[in-house]
Order: sequence, then structure tokens, then C-alpha cells
Amino acid sequence: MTGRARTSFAKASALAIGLLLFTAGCASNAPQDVFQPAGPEAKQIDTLQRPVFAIAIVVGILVMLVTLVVIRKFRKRKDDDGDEFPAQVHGNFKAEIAWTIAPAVLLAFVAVPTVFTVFDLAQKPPAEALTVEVYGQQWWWEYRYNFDVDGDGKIEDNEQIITANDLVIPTDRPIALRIMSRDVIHSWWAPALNGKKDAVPGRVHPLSIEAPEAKEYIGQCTEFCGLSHAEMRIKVVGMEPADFQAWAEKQIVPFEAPTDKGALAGWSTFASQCTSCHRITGMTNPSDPKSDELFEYPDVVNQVSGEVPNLTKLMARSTFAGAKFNLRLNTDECEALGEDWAATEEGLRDCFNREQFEAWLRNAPAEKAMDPGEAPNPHSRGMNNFNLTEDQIDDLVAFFITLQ
Ligand code: HEC
Ligand SMILES: [Cu+2]
Repeated sequence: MTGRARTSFAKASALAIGLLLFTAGCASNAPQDVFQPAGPEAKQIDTLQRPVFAIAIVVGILVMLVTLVVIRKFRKRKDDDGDEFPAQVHGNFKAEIAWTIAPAVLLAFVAVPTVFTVFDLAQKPPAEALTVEVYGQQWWWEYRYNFDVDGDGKIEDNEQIITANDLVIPTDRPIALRIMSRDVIHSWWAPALNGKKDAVPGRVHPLSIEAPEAKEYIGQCTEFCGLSHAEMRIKVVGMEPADFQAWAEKQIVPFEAPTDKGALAGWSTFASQCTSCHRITGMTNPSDPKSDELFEYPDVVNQVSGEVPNLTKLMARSTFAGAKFNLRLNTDECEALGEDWAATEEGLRDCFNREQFEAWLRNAPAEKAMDPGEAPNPHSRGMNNFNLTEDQIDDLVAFFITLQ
């Protein structure tokens, strides 16, 4: 290398290292950091990955060093006349044995704990585990609980909790997820809780998680699944057992007809414009608000997955649209209100992300990339723009606020 080449090489290296440190340093709030496990399964993976990663770093540095030494030692020198052919070497028995055996021993060494960990993580969840069915579809996750809310030993139809975006779980027991897909392959991953698990159409893949603390654990779909793959997020909300029980009991409180004038109008708009896709469990018919007669929903035919988010207890969530948007704002005060945020006037005034929510109702495909096509459309993936008027939007919001 000439002097000038050497300084520019040194400059480029310094820049590369600087950039690396700078970008790595940007991640101050990184909830999907794989080196910050929280649940026991993720901790088990971490115990394995740290030594393996350390070995990989040592091997990587050794290989780099040897490469640099060889490049330097055998480079063309100034005083070479340039025509001389290097000595031709055919094989080196000792070296070949060494570089075959060393990696084999290393891999065997890594394989033993890896195999044990894999088998251990694949064990059946214990009987007291709470089972939750997880359905992935373009581009949001649905959660259906097998939870005996009233504790009478059986799960009745009216105890079925169906929700989307936020997976609420208690901190006192393991959760047995059954991961499925309604359209293409997705992958469910909350790094602080466990490894990834693919959601494959026609199959059920088990995954155990446990939330050690009453806090949020963030994740996302990690199998490319089309347009809004990056906006198919995951939020696991750990709750103290008593809070979880209260949450579950509220989830199954039957639909109550609104009384407020705006909400009544919103209810009618919902029934006429939105029920070709959305469901509110136990909803009665707005054309006769006093009657208990159930509203008759048409089949969902304009959606590839056949399902869209169930809105029965919409306001008990903290996010919407595949957890792309906050429904409850992320301030400390609002966080402290928990899942009850929408039940108080202050909560609705200070915490409800009304602007973003209205924007969604105004023109959903402008807020999140989806492929709804013109309704009715069996190939639809997502929600259309319904060209609602501002009054209709206000009324719909007034109606949705009653769904808590
Ligand atoms: C063609 C089917 C379809 C119709 C009709 C439809 N939606 Fe949607 N809606 C969807 C889909 C799909 C999503 C989820 C989109 C995503 O997150 O990628 C959604 C999401 C939502 C959400 C967010 C729910 C959550 O928890 O994430 C709200 C609120 C909503 N729709 C309101 C409405 C209203 C109000 C109407 C009627 C004016 C309506 N939708 C009509 C398909 C539909
Ligand atoms: Cu996905």
C-alpha cells in the first residue's frame, strides 16, 4: 500500500467504525432487543445464545486476523520483479485435519445445549396454562381466549373473549398460545417472551409464553406477509391476576344499546355500513333500540381471511389497526389508567387518540397500506374508504366510545 492508500484506508475504517457505533447507539428505546429477555422461555434462549454468540465473535475475530496477516505477509512487494510464480503447494495434511476437527468439535460443543434447549422449549404447557388462540391475517392479529371467566368449570358461549392487537395475559400462569393463520404465512414474535413461531394456514403451532411483570411487551410479525407486513405489530399486556380477572369479566359484559343521540345515530351507521365485515357480539338491532332481538349479520364475504377485528370491546384496547396506532395515548397518566382509560371523562378527554381514530374512519387505506379493492370483493385485504361525512364520523365515535 502506498502512503496515500494507507491513510484513505484508515479514514474509511474509522468512518465505518464510527457509523457502526453511532447507529448502535441510536437504539435507546428498543423494546424488541433480543438481549433483554423477560419471560422464562426467552431467558432460556438467552442463556444459550450468549455463549454461542461469544464463541462466534472469537471465531470471527480469529478469521479476520488470519486473513489480514495473510494479506499482509504474502502481498506483492516493491522489490519483486513481478514475473516470479509463487511456489505451488498441494495440500497440507496437518492444516486440513486441524481446520476440519476444530470446527467439528466446536459445533458438537454448541449442539449439546442447543438440542436440550430446543426440546425443553417444545414441552407441553402445564395443565394450569391459559390457552389463547392466535390468528394471523393481513395485517393484524386476533386473540380468542379459552378462559373460564366465571370459574364454573366450563366455558360457555357467552364467555368467549375475542379481541385484536393487544394480547392481555395474567402474570401468574403460563400462557399456551395456539398460533394459526387465515391467509398467508405470518410469524408471531415478542422477543422478550420467546422465540418466533410461524403461523401457517391449516396448521396449529404451539408456543408458550409467560409475562413475569405487569407491563407491555412489544413484538411484530416476522414473516413477510405482503403490503403492510411492517405494520402488523404485537403488544402483549401483562396484568396482575386480579386486574386480568376484572378485564376478562368486562370483556364478556353483554352489549348495551346506547342512549345518547349521537351514539344512536352512530349505531345505525355502523349497522348499515360496517356489518358486512365487523362484528359486535350480542348487538341488537338499532332500528328498534328497545328490543332485545339480535341483529342479523350477513356473512363476511369480502375479505380473504374471512375475519376483521371484532369491535365488541374496542375501547378496552390500547391500540388499533394491527397495533399500528395508539388508541390510548402514551403519556404516563394515561398509562396509569390502564384498560379502564375510556371509562372516565378525563380519560376520554386526555387519553383518547381521537384525531388518529377519526382519520381512520375518514379514510382507512390512507392511514395504513391495505388492498381493499372495491366492495364487495372476495379478494379484499383490509378496510375501504366509505366517504363518511364528518357528522357520521362524530356519531360513529360517540357509538364506539360506548363499547368498553
Ligand atoms: C370490507 C370489510 C370492512 C368493512 C366493511 C369495514 N371494515 Fe373496519 N376494518 C376492516 C379490516 C380488515 C380492519 C383491520 C385492518 C388492519 O388493521 O390492517 C378494520 C379495522 C377497523 C377498526 C380498527 C379496529 C382494531 O381493533 O384494530 C375500526 C375502528 C374499524 N375498522 C371501523 C369500521 C367502521 C366504522 C366501518 C363502517 C363505516 C368499517 N370499519 C367497515 C375491514 C372492514
Ligand atoms: Cu404478517
